[in-house]
Amino acid sequence: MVHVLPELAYAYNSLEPFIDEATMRIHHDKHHQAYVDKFNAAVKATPLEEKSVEELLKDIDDLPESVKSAIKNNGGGHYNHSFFWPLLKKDVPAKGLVVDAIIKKFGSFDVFKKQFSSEALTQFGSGWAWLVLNEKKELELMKTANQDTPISVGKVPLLCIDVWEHAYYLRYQNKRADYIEAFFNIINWGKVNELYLAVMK
Ligand code: MN3
Repeated sequence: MVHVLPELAYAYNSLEPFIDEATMRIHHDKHHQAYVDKFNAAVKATPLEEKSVEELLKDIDDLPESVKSAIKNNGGGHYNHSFFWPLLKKDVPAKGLVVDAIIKKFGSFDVFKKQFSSEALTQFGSGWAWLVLNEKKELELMKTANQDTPISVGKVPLLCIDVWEHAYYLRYQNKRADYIEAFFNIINWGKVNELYLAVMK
């Protein structure tokens, strides 16, 4: 199969002022496209060509050494960004069964926000912070370096923030904490809830 860049389901400027239009254009059209292109190049004319990106990343350790890092980085980049875009929407209230579960797990929404933000802030260099369900279907926070992804270690992602500088540098420069604070205004809790319910039903 040929892997393709998914279209955004919203306008590039619809996350303003929290994420600016220029960042969204470059991030989606250039960075994500580059992951897609390099991922396609890595699997082209190999038996791995027929597999989905999820299948490849879930079994990352079984892949031949010759393509493992290319798939981890570029397949991971494609998967993580494809997962990230639909999580973004302005003015969605933090509610639903997943938010109830978050409050139960972390004690309050504010404690969750603090801990998730801390994961995002302390990821050294490029990477992501995540809210996931673990093997016991319990909520858990984690961070991953580069384009590593929770599905490679058996977790089900529900929410993530991209903390590569390309995700925020135009508007926030070196102030990653301000970007993380702004991110809480553009979480599509409806989507997070849908992902949660798909596992918990
Ligand atoms: Mn990115």
